[in-house]
Amino acid sequence: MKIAVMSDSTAYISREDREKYNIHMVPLSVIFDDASYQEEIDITTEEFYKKMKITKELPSTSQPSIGYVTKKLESLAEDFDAVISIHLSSGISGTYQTVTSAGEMVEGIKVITFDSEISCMVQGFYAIEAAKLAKEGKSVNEIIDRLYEMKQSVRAYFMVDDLTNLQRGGRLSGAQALIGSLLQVKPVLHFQDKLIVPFEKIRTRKKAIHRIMGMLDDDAESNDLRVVFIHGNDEASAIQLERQFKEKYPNAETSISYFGPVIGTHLGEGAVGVGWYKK
Ligand code: MYR
Repeated sequence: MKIAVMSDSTAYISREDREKYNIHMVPLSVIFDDASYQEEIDITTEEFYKKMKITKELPSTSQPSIGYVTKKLESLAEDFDAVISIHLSSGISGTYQTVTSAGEMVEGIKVITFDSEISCMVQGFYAIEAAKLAKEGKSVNEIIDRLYEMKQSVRAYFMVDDLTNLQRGGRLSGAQALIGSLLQVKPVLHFQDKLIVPFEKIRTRKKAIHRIMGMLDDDAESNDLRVVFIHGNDEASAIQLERQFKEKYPNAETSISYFGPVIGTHLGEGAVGVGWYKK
């Protein structure tokens, strides 16, 4: 059985890695006053952050249309028997549901959707793992089983410089009681039951990052981890965190990734996140 692996643009898997692992991609879009841009296609992350600085209105985002996804699946059906499609959390975007619905309509290919319950390169970890296994000739069930096994150890925490965008975009849950005070602090955020919720209320950026790095350290002491440091137009912070981690764990497998246009719309510039799982 020929198995394709697909994900959406919010995994922010570089073009080289998408080509290397043969991962197909459906883009989400960011919508400014003047136009709608498919991220990773019509607008780069650098262009996005520049544009966001000079635009008064907060941009909005949208999932891929069902027509677009259907066409993509139909084209995959020409070469593959099945596609495993890995998406950002269904609690923050309709993308997973759209691909699932399109998959039920398209003929000639079995479409198996996987809700990563997260986003960004942590979602990308799942897609890359699936693609490696597909290349090794593993079956759909074997690949899906492995993805669920990974889910047991996946952790991701992040913080934003300013909670306004997350709150305005309606993607911050479980924080009603804290909202007033939250805007003055730098809470550590994470996903719980597919939604973004505050993990811990922390006063300063420095302390929030310290807390996240502490949790990573706790896990790294007894496990062989794959780790990604993610930034919103603040590569220096991500590099510094990676360096700090590597001082203690020189053999750990780490990488740097970014919050691209769609996720950057909701997190704003200056967000930092760390994600990992047991290899
Ligand atoms: C859509 O319009 O369908 C996309 C909505 C995306 C919401 C993004 C919210 C922030 C996600 C943060 C992920 C951090 C992962 C480490």
